[in-house]
Amino acid sequence: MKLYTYFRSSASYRVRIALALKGLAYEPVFVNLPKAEHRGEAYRAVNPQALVPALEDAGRVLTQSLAIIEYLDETHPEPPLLPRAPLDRAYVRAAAQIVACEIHPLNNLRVLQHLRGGLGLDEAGVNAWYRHWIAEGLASLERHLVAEGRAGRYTLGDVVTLADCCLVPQIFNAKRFECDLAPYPTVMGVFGECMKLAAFDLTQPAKQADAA
Ligand SMILES: N[C@@H](CCC(=O)N[C@@H](CS)C(=O)NCC(=O)O)C(=O)O
Repeated sequence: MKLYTYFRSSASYRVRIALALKGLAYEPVFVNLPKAEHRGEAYRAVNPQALVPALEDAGRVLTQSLAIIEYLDETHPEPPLLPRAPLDRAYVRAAAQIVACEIHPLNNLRVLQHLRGGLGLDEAGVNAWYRHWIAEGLASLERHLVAEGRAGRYTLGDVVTLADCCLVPQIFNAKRFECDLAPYPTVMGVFGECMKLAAFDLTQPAKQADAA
């Protein structure tokens, strides 16, 4: 397998965690986002969406981190990243989607670049945008975990799931933008427990070979 990845990309980090949890070896192909390598012709030939991650397996290219992780879960079922019971699966998918569909799309590179270049916001304005949507999104995730009462060491009890693969990279991004994380004790408790596991620790941005 080949993983097209960038060390700071939280969507790539989700997939790196899943691969590590499943003990799957892969060849990393580094795509430098600040240098806009993802928008070049060579990478567009791999992923016409011009986004990382992309995973090459069995002669095909898979895109979209949640689809990739579910594919890995279906092709390499141990350890499972989605629970069996439909209600548990829905809870885990909802937590994953709060991050992947509500928080991340508002704060990814092309959105921040458009705020800066296209709409002329200064750095303070861009940071205010970032922190606003992080605060909204993480508060929503915190309420989800508290209201459901199913979190343990991880999002779902003491079993690592897809939700944790999404939660941890988003916290890394929030820390990078110096967001206040004190209002989300349940989320941060899960983050702390995940980071004790090698699969989360060794795949973190600073530990990747392309880290600047
Ligand atoms: N929904 C996509 C998001 C992919 C995405 O936005 N990746 C970011 C890096 S985390 C990217 O490639 N950004 C490039 C850009 O915004 O131009 C997924 O889950 O894979």
